[in-house]
Amino acid sequence: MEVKIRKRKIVLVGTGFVGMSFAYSLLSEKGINELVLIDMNKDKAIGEQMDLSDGLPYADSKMTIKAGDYEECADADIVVITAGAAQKPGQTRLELVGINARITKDVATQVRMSGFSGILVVASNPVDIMTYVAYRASGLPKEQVIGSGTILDTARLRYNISKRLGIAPSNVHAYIMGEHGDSSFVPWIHCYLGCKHLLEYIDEEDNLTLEDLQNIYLEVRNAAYEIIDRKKATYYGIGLALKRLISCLLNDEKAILTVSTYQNNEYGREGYYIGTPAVVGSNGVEKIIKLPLNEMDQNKFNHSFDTLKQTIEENLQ
Ligand code: 6V0
Repeated sequence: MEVKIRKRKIVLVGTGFVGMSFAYSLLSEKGINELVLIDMNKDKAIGEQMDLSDGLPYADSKMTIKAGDYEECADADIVVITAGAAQKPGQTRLELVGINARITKDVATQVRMSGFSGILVVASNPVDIMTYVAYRASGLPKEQVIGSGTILDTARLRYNISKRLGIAPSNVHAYIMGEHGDSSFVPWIHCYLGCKHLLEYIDEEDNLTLEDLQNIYLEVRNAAYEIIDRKKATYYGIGLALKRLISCLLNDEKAILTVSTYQNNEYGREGYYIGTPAVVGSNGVEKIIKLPLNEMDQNKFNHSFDTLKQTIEENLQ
């Protein structure tokens, strides 16, 4: 089905740290006409709308910002869900599954009842599972329901490699795949610096070892725990990552992002969502990029997918 971007209108459900960091970042994005804020705490949504609107005279964006209710979704192009409980220090994302599944199901059901037919983006954790829950409750085609997946993890990876090698992050083509969580992995054989293979580069330059790469991955995997230990939550990184995703959708960019996509055997598993590279345009997930994985990476993918599937089967069915 073709999705037409009509009103350039976005609805955000969940005006907490993540939602409002994303909303704030939209002030520097041109080409959005309307942003509607919804939260079960209506006063919070109104307060955020008032505060954010105060910045508009100094912002690039000329959008209207409103606090509203689910009927606003009817003619929206994109609905973003950031409602839900966040990780506490030491807690894994998967441990949020019960409480956030109830919230996500409730939100996606209300979005469906509004008659919404655009793109539904999910960022609440555990994001791959919440995307599946939203897909089931929303009644939308699977390509129109997208999880933020490993876009934040991929940004962290590219940034860390960039810092170590002194090469711009935009030239670091490295991706984190799998669960946005502890079973994610990096298919290192598919990482490039510009057009130079990363593994060849570090071999020739002798400035980084395979063990260093593994340590960079571990830093990325543990980043959320480290940040939450210190400041209780993470939100700026995901706020900007969501802005990047929304920009691809609104502008039909067809960029490759590691979003959470519904699997139909592209990587040998099916029926649930997980982070993979995919082409993102105004129709949502327009194509899943299939990478030939070596045996080790395929095993990691299978483990990650099976972890998500088992968590769903044990907790939600
Ligand atoms: P927060 O600051 O507690 O905000 C959550 C908001 O959701 C609050 O304003 C609540 O009132 C609202 N809310 C709760 N239930 C409902 C409901 N039924 N309907 C409407 N609104 C509701 O949390 P924060 O913003 O820090 O985190 C939100 C979610 O994002 C959590 O699940 C995090 O784990 C997740 N994150 C996802 C990331 C990603 O990469 N995808 C990164 C960081 C956090």
